[in-house]
Amino acid sequence: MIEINNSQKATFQKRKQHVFDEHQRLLNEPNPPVTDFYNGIFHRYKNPILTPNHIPLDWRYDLDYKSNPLFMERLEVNSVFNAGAIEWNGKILVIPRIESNDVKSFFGVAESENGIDNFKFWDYPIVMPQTDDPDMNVYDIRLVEHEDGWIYGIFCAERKDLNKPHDSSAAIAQSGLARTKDLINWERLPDIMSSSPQQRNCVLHPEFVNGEYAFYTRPMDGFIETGGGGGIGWGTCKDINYPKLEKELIIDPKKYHTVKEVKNGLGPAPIKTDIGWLHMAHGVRRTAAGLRYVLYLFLCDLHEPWKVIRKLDRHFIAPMGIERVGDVSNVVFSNGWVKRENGEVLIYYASSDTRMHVATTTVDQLTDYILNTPEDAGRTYDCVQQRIELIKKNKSLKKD
Ligand code: M1P
Repeated sequence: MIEINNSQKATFQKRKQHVFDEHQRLLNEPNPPVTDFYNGIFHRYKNPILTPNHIPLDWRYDLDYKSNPLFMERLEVNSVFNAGAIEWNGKILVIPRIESNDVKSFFGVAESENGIDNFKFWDYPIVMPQTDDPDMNVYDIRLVEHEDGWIYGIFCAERKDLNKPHDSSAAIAQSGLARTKDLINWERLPDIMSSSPQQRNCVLHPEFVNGEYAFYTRPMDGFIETGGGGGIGWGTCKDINYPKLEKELIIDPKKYHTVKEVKNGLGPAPIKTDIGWLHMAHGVRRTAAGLRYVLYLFLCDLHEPWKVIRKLDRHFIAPMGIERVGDVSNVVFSNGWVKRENGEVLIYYASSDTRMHVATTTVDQLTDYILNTPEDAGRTYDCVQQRIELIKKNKSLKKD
């Protein structure tokens, strides 16, 4: 323990007060919609809903002046992103990936009355139990209220690839599975088993399908590269305590010269609407500046949810302004959205693997968007024809 005098103690108190005041100010800050963006499809908001600065101070600072006389942040947080989301007892809860400066990620629950601002974390981070093969890292949780009565968390569980002992960055991603009734106490189930060497972005379908649990998957050969795999898949299992997917059917393949030409992956669990199961996914394209991640929507059949009945193959949300910049720039990623009783939809998306945002829309807007927005025409020539048709229609309207 370090000996400190009264003047040092006063300095400690002053610094601590300043940090606490700033933190309180941030947590209470309102988050109005922006006025310089309009597309009729969704609203964007001025501030990120979560950043490292939102993390509770007692998760980061040693508040004891005897052991931390200079009031240093001891366990810093680097980024807060890729949050699962759920409406819970009338409040909106998000569970982001909280990445520490030591690059280990963990989960914590943040709660807001309106889902747009004033998110505050619960007292402690989530303690996610381990399987017999402990994870090195966990991230990107999807929260699914299944009709069996449990809330499931499906997340990436990453471990060292022991078959490549000389490559210190070689990793294997599999999908971890856990369930809870209160979002505090989690029961870990075995990881999802499939024939794919790598499995990230798995999502549980919220209803039984022909009496079985159904998962959306994303098989890949490599940790980053899809290899011969890729696409959003579908597989089922009878017993959630032994989640082995015998078959994987690719329902939304990656495709040349689209927003998902390199890879794609499902976002949150789909929203049930009158016209089908509405999905949000991320699509990845290679550019000279690296990979670009955008979000897109597609629709699946209500009764046969593995059948895609409408897809646009165009981006729905792409990074804008400051969202373009971060630890992994030019990325938007979403694994959480909430449909409220009144038809409002809160979309939680992260920008550039750094911070969390919200966008708001309604089921009616999303339904109109998915049904009436033209599909990608396929080739540049046909896309121009598509646009000319729209222009001609609009010019004829002007004559009326
Ligand atoms: O860095 C962008 C994203 O990369 C991964 O997603 P995917 O498996 O689809 O490539 C994940 O690590 C994700 O967390 C990250 O946001």
